[in-house]
Amino acid sequence: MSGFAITLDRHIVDQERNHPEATGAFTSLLTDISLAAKIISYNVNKAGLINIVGKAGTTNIHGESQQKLDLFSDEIMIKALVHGGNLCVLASEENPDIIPVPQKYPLGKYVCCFDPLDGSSNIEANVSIGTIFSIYTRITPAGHPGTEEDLLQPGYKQICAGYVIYGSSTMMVYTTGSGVYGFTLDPTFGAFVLSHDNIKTPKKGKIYSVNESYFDYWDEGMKNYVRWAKKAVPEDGRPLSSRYIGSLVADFHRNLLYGGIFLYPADNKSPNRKKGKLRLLYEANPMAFIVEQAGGRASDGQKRILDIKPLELHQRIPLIIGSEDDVKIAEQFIQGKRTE
Ligand code: P6P
Repeated sequence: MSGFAITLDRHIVDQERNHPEATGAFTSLLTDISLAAKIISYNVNKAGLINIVGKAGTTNIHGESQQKLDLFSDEIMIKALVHGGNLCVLASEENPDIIPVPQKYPLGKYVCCFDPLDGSSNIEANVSIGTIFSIYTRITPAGHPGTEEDLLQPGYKQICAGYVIYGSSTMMVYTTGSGVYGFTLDPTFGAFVLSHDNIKTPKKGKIYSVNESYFDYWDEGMKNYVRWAKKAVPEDGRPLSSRYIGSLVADFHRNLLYGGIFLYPADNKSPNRKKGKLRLLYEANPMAFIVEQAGGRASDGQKRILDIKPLELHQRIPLIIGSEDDVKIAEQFIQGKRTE
């Protein structure tokens, strides 16, 4: 060990050197996100000790009751990001419309979509939760506020994606298209330190992660996949394990490191779930960019997630994501090419 830790700030500067056209604005933006993450982490970890847990008494556009920490984290992300002059527009799971940069701040060339605190219904059970973010370069003319058009870009145009997991430790995992890197927050000096260099997810895993309570509402292909997964005995003779935390960042992070597949398919339990539950802009797209950079695969069962052109801000999308071979098997069942 050289004794000198590689911090996130230093790593971002190194990454920026790979992009000669970068102007330092990208470094500044990611630094702002890491500051927001530290503040959210501090409050999530204190949640049980201060009056910041529990329901806020409001609901978001998806009809989901908002937790106090949802609204707090949303406010922290917006405040941390709008002042720096790096963004021209934002979008958040907790806000029905696009979020403009206040006129008192300069406009920048990037846009950011984020889920400020995913899995927040798990907070009071002390289950790991997370922040997810996705960054693009604007496509509308500079010098004017960004628009929804800047946000509704296909996922393959992302220049950066990442998540922060607030668990046994706080970790930020991100990619700028040159591999996936994990940084663990060292509370002694409040810096994210490189702990997982160039993460590669196993080509196949032993874990399938899905909420089987929706089984009766799935299409037959998805049902056939889970019937197979329960009985599958891969070459090494060890059957698959079912693991489901109910927090996307936690389920995704475990599978990224250990290998495995996470599925949130469409179901016909209610009209608004015909495209599943998870959102394309700030859940599926960032996770898909990360998993592909780590050697994995992400689709909606039919198409590559990153190739899907978003049509609306809070568009839902079925998500099949994880180890490449595992996702390919699930796609064969979902597409009816395989029944056992
Ligand atoms: P279900 C959390 O509410 C979330 O958005 C994701 O973090 C998680 O993967 C999913 O919903 C869990 O949904 O229907 O299984 O409770």
